[in-house]
Amino acid sequence: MYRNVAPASFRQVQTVGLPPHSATTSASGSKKVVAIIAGVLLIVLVVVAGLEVGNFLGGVPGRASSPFPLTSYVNLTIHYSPATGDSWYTPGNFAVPAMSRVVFTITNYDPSTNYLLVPNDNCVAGTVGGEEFVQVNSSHPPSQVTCLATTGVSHTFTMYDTLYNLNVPVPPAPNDRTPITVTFSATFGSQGTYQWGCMCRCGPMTEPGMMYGNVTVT
Ligand SMILES: [Cu+2]
Repeated sequence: MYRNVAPASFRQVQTVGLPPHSATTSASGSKKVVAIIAGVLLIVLVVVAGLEVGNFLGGVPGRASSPFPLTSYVNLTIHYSPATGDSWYTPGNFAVPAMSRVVFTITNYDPSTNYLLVPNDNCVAGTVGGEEFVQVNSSHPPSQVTCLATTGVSHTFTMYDTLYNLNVPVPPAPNDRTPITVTFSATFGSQGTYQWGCMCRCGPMTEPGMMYGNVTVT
């Protein structure tokens, strides 16, 4: 899911060529050409060396051997109002560390199921192990789940992006006072802001931060 894309400045360095020059037979002309070539090579060398130092300093000190050296935790809650039937995630916008494995727990208080807008989004995609763990209450062990019934989805936590393809279906709560929890892990690579959304027809779909929001990888 994480792609190591060279920064634009590095790609520009790679396209630096020799300066255009006309052929010359004079000794001074040849010396000029050699001097120009040497100068360009020196500039390229200095820029590349600078980028390498920058990459080294920007990395995670002492942890270069593992691609996802950090583990962090994000707890999301899906609230439910019996009065209005509205449901919404909190927090809607949140941050995770770059180059990390993130353990998510989604606690859902919504006892209703909702119509899936995207076929197959009843199945888990893009998590570590391709699975999620569903637990109704703490006295029962969590169940390992790869798909819910298409009619058994309350909400989803979904990121479809050029870098991320993550889908986690969330089943309904037993009732509006007894939540159900879904736990899964996902890995995050490069810094950036990515959007998540729920792929059900549910709740206040047009309100930012309720059924969609931003994941900022910092
Ligand atoms: Cu939803």
